[in-house]
Amino acid sequence: MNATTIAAIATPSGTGGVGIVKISGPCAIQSTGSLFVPGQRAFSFSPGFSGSDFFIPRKMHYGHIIDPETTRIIDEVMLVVMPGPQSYTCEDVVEIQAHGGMVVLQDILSLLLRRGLHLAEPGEFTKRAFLNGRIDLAQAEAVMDIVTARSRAAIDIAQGMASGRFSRSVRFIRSAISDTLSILEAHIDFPDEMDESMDFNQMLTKLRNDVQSPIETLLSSCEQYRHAQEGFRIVIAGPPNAGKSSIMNRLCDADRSIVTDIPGTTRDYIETSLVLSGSPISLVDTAGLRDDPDAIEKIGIEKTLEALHAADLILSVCDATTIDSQTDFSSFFSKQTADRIVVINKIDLTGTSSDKTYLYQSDFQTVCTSARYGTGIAELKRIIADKAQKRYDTPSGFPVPNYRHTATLNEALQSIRAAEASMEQCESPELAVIDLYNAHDLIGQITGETASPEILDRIFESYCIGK
Ligand SMILES: Nc1nc2c(ncn2[C@@H]2O[C@H](COP(=O)(O)OP(=O)(O)OP(=O)(O)O)[C@@H](O)[C@H]2O)c(=O)[nH]1
Ligand SMILES: [Mg+2]
Repeated sequence: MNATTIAAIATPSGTGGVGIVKISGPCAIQSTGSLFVPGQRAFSFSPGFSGSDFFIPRKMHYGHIIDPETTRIIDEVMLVVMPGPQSYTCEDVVEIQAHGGMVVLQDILSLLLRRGLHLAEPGEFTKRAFLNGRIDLAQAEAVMDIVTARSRAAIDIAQGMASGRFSRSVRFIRSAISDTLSILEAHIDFPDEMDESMDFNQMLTKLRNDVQSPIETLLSSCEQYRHAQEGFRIVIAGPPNAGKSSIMNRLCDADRSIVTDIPGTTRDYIETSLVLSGSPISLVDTAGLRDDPDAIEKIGIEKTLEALHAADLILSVCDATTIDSQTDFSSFFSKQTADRIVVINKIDLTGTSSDKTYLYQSDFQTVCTSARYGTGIAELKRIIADKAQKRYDTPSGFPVPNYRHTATLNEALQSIRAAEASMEQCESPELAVIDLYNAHDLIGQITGETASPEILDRIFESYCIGK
């Protein structure tokens, strides 16, 4: 338990209806009590008065925060006291709900700091919850993912982690490694007492079923995390002037990309984020693809090809007025494995019933649009949302590792495979033990049992102050 008491403004800077100052530590209740006058009696404050005598745990108290030195009223507030260990940090916690202006909140914070409290560091409340054993490290990381989530998908993944479901899978893996280690070590320490034919095969099967396979299952869902954080990557590509930027602007309902009638308007790629039916989407508009580009266009096209390479879905936009049966972008798209939708744009100029539009035969789903008038855009959005959802749909609460967990699980998997190889070749069990210990340590870093102070600092310094 930490001996210092920390305080911070927990709500974002700027103005808002309510602003919260949060305090945690052994002096939280006493320090706040010396500034708080319950009820309407703000003017009856006298030196030595302590509002903490009136505190009832986990009940909202109405009153005023007073500067005890000047008896000036700082603000009319609501205040709640949560004595440890039944609190966020497991320590005594007080939350003061004041008006949401920065001056008022800074004044309250200054009064607390003057009473010897420390300004909380980024993520320090959550770090204390972890250090005091209320949550593990993966759950602590989930808190930040909930706070920064940009979509329902990101929240679902973070909730699965915050609930401890992900941690349970990880602990199961770690304890299976422990079991194998204890048998192997017994064999090394007491070779005579062990069954002559210590069955490596049996241990291998256990290692594969209870360690390797669950790690691989967790890793198989790591793309879900990337998708939830960065969005389903859609790249809009096609010949110059086909209306790519116009389609981009229609999809994100904003003038994000410059549109002109001059072919070659978009030279660099332009990225924007949006959420379609709960799925986070990252949308990239690119320079037009053509066979005889000038020097600048050439650089733009190289960037387009780079973006295409990283795409989950390509919107291949063509101009309905110039498309014909010979239209072929395969030279540009041949190396792309991403799913594709062909968008035949400017149908306001040809008419939807024009045979010309349908001359274009494609193996891919085709949508006819007019970016100018908005025709077909709703259908395009629906198809995109459907593809994004299908590709990354995760059952609610399914354990999904974050980037750090994925890197650690990959490392642990390598050690497990090395241990299995040693056991398969019936080499000395000492080698397998070293690899298994390494994997055991790595898996412990995920939930925090073996996380070094450097790992903890790296994780918590990315948090916001007051969380
Ligand atoms: N009639 C009609 N004009 C369109 C439509 N979509 C785009 N345009 C026009 O076509 C021209 C090119 O549109 P952009 O969106 O800039 O095309 P682009 O593919 O991004 O072009 P580059 O960036 O130069 O490769 C502009 O004059 C647009 O107003 C459409 O659906 N119908
Ligand atoms: Mg453009």
